[in-house]
Amino acid sequence: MKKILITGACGQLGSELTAGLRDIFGTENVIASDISPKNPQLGSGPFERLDVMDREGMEALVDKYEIDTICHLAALLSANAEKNIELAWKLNMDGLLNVLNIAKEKKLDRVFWPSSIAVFGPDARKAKTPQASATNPSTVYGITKVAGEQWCAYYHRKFSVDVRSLRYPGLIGYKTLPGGGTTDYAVDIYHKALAGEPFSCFLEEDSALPMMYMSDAVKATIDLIQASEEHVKVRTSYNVAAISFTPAEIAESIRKQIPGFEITYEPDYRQEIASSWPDSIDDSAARSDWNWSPEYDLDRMTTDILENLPELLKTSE
Ligand code: AKB
Repeated sequence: MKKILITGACGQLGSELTAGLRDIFGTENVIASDISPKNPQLGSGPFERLDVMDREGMEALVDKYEIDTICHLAALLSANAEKNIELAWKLNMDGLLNVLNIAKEKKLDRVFWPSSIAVFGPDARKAKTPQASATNPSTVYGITKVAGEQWCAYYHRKFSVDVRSLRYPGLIGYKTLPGGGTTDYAVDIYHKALAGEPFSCFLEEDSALPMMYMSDAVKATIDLIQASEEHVKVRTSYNVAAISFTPAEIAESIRKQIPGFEITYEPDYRQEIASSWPDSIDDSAARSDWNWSPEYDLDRMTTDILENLPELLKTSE
């Protein structure tokens, strides 16, 4: 891995993964790209506008920068995908197939692609959902992730494309706002708490979901990308887990530091999505194959966000 292209780099994970990879591989060797204009979190490194459905445009960037690794993050998330199912299928599938075909034809070193806990549906075990559970999702986002995992395994098996993937839980970071996911409430809640305002949650108070702090997500991604090939045994996508909590529990964690914080519950269409997903995930395959282990629990994450977010909000005013 010498030159890395990141698609969807302006997103919540993209911004922080770009920074994490630039620390290791050097700023000039990590090319951030997005369909949106550059976001300030990306700093001064190389940035290109790219629509991942434009295969020629993607190929031109791979040639221009002599890319050998693609981290393909651009996608529509669960809640937005339910509002536009055809776009979700097109963007999530065509983008991935463009990346896999370019990797195959140009013999790239490696591809990383994010899957999600959304591959699981109501028939999967709720608690500590195993790696090999049935993947029968009830959302269009989940359907794109199951199909994507199968494409990744196929391109690895048939064409030796070294594609690696994680089934992310809800990702919680404070540097960039998420967009269009069902787990986004767990980011918005900290902004309201710091503004001294009550938070109206779109999920029920006892709706538990698997979650992960962003620095653990960046660590998991970089660990998997750098793992030696013989340690990567799952070629669909690895379950990864860190924390699991309900809206009531995250509110309680915030109250330890902001005692008057108030939360109310007004579940909307996203509750149905959340109810179809696991409460928690078993990630023993990732732990044993490439030594995955998270660092942040709920209270440590809350402390870190409440300490650092105010400074970031001040500088972006
Ligand atoms: C979403 O809520 O859509 C994502 C996910 C769990 O993949 N955060």
